[in-house]
Amino acid sequence: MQNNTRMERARNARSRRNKHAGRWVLPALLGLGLAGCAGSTGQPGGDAGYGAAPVVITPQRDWSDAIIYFVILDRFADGDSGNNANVQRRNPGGYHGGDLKGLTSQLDEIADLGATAIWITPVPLQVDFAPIVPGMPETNGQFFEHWGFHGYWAEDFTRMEPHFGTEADLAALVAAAHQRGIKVLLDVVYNHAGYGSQYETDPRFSGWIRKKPVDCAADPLTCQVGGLPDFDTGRDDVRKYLLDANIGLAERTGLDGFRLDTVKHVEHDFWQLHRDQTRTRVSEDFFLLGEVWGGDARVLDEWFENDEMDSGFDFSFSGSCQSWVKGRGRTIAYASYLSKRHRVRDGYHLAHYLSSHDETMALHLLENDIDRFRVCVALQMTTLGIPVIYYGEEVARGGGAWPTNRKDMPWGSRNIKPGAGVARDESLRGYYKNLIALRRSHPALSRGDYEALSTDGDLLVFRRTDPIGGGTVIVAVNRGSEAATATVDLPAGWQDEVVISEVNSSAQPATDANRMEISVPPVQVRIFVAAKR
Ligand SMILES: [Ca+2]
Ligand SMILES: [Ca+2]
Repeated sequence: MQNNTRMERARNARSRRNKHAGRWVLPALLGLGLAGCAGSTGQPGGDAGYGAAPVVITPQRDWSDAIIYFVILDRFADGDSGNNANVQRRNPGGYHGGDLKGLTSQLDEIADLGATAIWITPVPLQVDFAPIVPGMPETNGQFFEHWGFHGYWAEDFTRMEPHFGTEADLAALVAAAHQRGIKVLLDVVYNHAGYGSQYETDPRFSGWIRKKPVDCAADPLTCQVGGLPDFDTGRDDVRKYLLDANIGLAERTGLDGFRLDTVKHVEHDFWQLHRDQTRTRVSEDFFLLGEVWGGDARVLDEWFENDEMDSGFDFSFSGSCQSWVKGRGRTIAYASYLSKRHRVRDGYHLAHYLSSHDETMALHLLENDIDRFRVCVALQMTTLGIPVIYYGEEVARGGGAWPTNRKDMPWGSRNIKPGAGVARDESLRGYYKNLIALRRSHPALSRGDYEALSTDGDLLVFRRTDPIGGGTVIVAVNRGSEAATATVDLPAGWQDEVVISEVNSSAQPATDANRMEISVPPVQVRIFVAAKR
């Protein structure tokens, strides 16, 4: 419940402010391009050009400040029609023609968004085989051929899949990304090969694939994930072969790191060896982001404590946000959840996404409620960890459960295959851009500590403060169907500064000497910073 005395005080302060406008609050923007930004309700964002000051967008200093854009190569952009053998654009499980050259030619799309790194799906030669997959509601019950367009079904780890391009194409992508200050992570698989690959049939690899059927619930290390043939990664010859193949590719192409597939299905001592080799053969800074299914700050520590990787996916973030924003659970519980994410081991990072290629699209799970989706985007961009944007999510790409969670990148009116003509939500993209710019200009959002300031009802207000630079950002999120208000103490140092609303900036907060009154319309977000008078 609100503290009426405080509210009165704030209202009085607002009234005083109106009489002495320059002294209390300037309706100013920091020049982050928020002018013309449509808020959730479609209204323009604010009072452009008033008191604008230059803003420094910091480059990614270390991976604490990274923002990753995840691309399924085959579904992003086709830059070479010469490698489009067996392309079936209407088959949800077919190759659609996207490739390394296509991604390289559209890097400005990602640079413009503000991402500091991209993660691309695996590139080794895929098995020339497509299981027939039973029909699903998402495919209108139609059976379809499921090809290795995603790159996770290797036939040969020492060769490139022609659909994606050549090793020179990969090196060119890395060089072009680096020119734009963007790092490149390649997805690599050590656990398994594709169905019926040479590793099962060629006598040179005799004994490399485990033969005994094992249930993953019984033993995740030796089981067949998704029925895929499991490498005996305890063998020295298997280890050397796979490490040479993947790390060798990184050495030759200048990659910045790997996204590691199916981490919990390979032995810890393999990952320790892997870490040593990436450091000695590629770079001390070679970054490792691991997929430990079900990972969160607690679960991932098993891989962080022996430094097997730098970062892991946080599987808890998206569902937690969706639940809270739909009105499930108390706000104080969600605030506590956000706090617990800060228990991640020092020097290691959670990577938090809203959607992925293995999960149902968040916007679909939110029943296409774009306002609630925007709230989760804002929380993603104001929360500790490495935000991971699943390609096209920033333009409201359609799709629900697998396989439609892997649809083509929407390119709207631009003639870029395979997603030419697919509608884009440019307003949502602008919203992402603004939030990303905000995150990159305020390290408090990427690396700052966290304190919940108000958790009454449907309104969550929290503070992020950069322990080194000292900057503070206040985030206020209202999930409810009514406007909500809270009065909070001004953070240290803000008493002599101007409080500025950075998102949906038409509504400035009322402040007095020590407090600010924050009002947030239904299902919206306000983000406040302070600037020198
Ligand atoms: Ca192609
Ligand atoms: Ca295994």
